[in-house]
Amino acid sequence: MDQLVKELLQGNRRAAARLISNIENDVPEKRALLQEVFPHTGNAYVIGITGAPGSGKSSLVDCLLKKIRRDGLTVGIIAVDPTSPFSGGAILGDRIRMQDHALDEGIFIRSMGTRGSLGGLSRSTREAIQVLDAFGKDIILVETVGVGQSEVDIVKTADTTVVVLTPAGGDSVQTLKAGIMEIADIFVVNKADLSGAERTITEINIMLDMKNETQWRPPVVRTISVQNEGMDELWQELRNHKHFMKESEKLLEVRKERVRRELTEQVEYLVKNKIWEQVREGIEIETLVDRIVHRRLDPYSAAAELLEEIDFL
Ligand SMILES: Nc1nc2c(ncn2[C@@H]2O[C@H](COP(=O)(O)OP(=O)(O)OP(=O)(O)O)[C@@H](O)[C@H]2O)c(=O)[nH]1
Ligand SMILES: [Mg+2]
Repeated sequence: MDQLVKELLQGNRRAAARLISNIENDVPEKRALLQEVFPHTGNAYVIGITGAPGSGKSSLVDCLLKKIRRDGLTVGIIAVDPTSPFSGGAILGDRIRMQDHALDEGIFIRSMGTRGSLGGLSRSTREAIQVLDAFGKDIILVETVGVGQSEVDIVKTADTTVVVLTPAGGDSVQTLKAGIMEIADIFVVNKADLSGAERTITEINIMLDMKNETQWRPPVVRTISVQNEGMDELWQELRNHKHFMKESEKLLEVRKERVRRELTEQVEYLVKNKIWEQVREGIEIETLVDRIVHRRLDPYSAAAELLEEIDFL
């Protein structure tokens, strides 16, 4: 077994950090490393926390973190920012947080940005989750800024998803992207000290009434994370949802769906790599590009020709 993986399984933090860096940088031995990590995964419960920039996700995670630790569980935190080119804990706020918790062996915090993650941020996030799972963390909190499709993809890797809204900031419930509403298992209305909180809660409830979900109606929790308020209720609802997921076998369903997606992705990745390897070996791509750009060839025929050449079609 790779030394790094061995150290990870022994609980070495530096090994965990280095493994995640290797994943982000798409090192050639990445697949082999993940293969060794995989048998040791499947024990962590993954909670996704998403919301608009500045809605209070980090403050919320910090409060929640303390509650979870008090219950004796260990926590891994992955702060994903699709808008940031920084990774590896370079996001300033997160670095300060890391110092706060540096002495607690039960906590591991990691930031991930777009830099380095050649295979896509949602993919490297998923792989980082596997590392922290094998590392032995009981709960993994994945914090993502809600800005686009990327965070919806990232959230798909969570067992429970929390959507954080605020009374202020114009993210009134009607203006929210449908995708975000669909993925919420729990709604948090944070900054409930600001005016308009009650209205936001009412709006969410009206929307939930219209959906008329029978199996699990997402609860709406009000929090003031700067005053550590509402955390008992949030942690309780998280445990309720986890219980629901396990009892109803939804957890298995969700995890199967995830594995299906990963398997498809992996197959496509391997096929793509293999094709391009052969293409690069045997074909002058630049010649084709020249011909296309001068309108002597169209890209559709060129692609077909290319695949015929390597006996793929
Ligand atoms: N009034 C009030 N302010 C809050 C509350 N929670 C967080 N804030 C403030 O909101 C600001 C943003 O908080 P963060 O926790 O950094 O928010 P975030 O969602 O992690 O932000 P990004 O990671 O930049 O998207 C900070 O200045 C917090 O102090 C709250 O409950 N009430
Ligand atoms: Mg944050």
